[in-house]
Amino acid sequence: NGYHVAVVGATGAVGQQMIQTLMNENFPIRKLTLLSSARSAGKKVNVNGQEITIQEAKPESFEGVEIALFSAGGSVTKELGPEAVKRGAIVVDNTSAFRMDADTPLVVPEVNETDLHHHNGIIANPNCSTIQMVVALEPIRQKYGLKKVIVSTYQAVSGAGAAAVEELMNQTKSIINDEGYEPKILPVKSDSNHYQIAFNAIPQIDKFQDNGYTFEEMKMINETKKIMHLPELQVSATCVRLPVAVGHSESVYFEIESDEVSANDIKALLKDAPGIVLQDDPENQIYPMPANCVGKNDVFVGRIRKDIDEDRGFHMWVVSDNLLKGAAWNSVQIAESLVKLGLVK
Ligand code: 11C
Repeated sequence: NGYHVAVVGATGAVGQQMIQTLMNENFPIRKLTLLSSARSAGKKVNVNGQEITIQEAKPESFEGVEIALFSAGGSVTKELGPEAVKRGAIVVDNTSAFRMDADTPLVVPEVNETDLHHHNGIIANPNCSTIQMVVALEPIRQKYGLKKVIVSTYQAVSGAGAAAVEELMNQTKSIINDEGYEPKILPVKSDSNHYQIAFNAIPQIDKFQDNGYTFEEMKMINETKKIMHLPELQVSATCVRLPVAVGHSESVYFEIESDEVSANDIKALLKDAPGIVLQDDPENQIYPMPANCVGKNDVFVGRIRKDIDEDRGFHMWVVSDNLLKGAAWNSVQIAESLVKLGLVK
């Protein structure tokens, strides 16, 4: 009973979390195939007491696979995603390869689960910083309408992969011990300059585009409009990397379309909204922080307050585990939705 599931990128930071999340969720699995690049193939992984050998991902690897979770970089999805689909699998892809394609649904189940009905075999999982923001904004859009969003992010280094976390740890130790260090990965490994992340804040995530925004900022802008079906929504983003290992934080300013809404109305709405934990009690210094969110699937929201000048404007603070709701959990949640909606062959 259950499905033949493949995880592509099984040794990566997100791939590892995907395997763990499938187990934690008791996802119905008949067979689990773990795939990676040739470099990592041959490694053995212990999954619920059973040893599974990771194999090199090739087109033939997908024979018989019904659900394939991809998190191995956009070029791998572009090459092998269609091969998996050709062999009858439905692909849930955690890269940006197909996100903005018109016939690829970009899905956060709390927001647009029904978009899953129209696909060509590939479902895209959005960028981590986009996911946690739209989970918090969607109940507000539904009840009060949404006109404008301005977000500033405080993102963890694990968004840039396991090697970036190692760089943060080693650099921090080196600086404390007064030893030399040479940044090699952040902000963007393939870019010309690398900067210190320990005890610092870097206002660059991913490469700069011609318009002066980074690709991460443009992802937040374009993906939000697509997921929420709001092409006219005004969205702007500034994305910043912090010396935090796991857990993205966001300061989100938003303007609604309704009048006479209070901060308490927004709090009451989000308290019972799907996927959200409200942590908002300034008197007792209760608000979300990444250190308290690691390992949890939820999106944590707090610091909800009205703008001083704009009656329809509000501010909130949104935190989530970028490897879980931002990646592995949202992907597994999409797979659960596909099963529930009868969309797996
Ligand atoms: C980061 N948000 O924190 C990025 C990582 O498009 O899925 C996720 C990149 C993506 O660096």
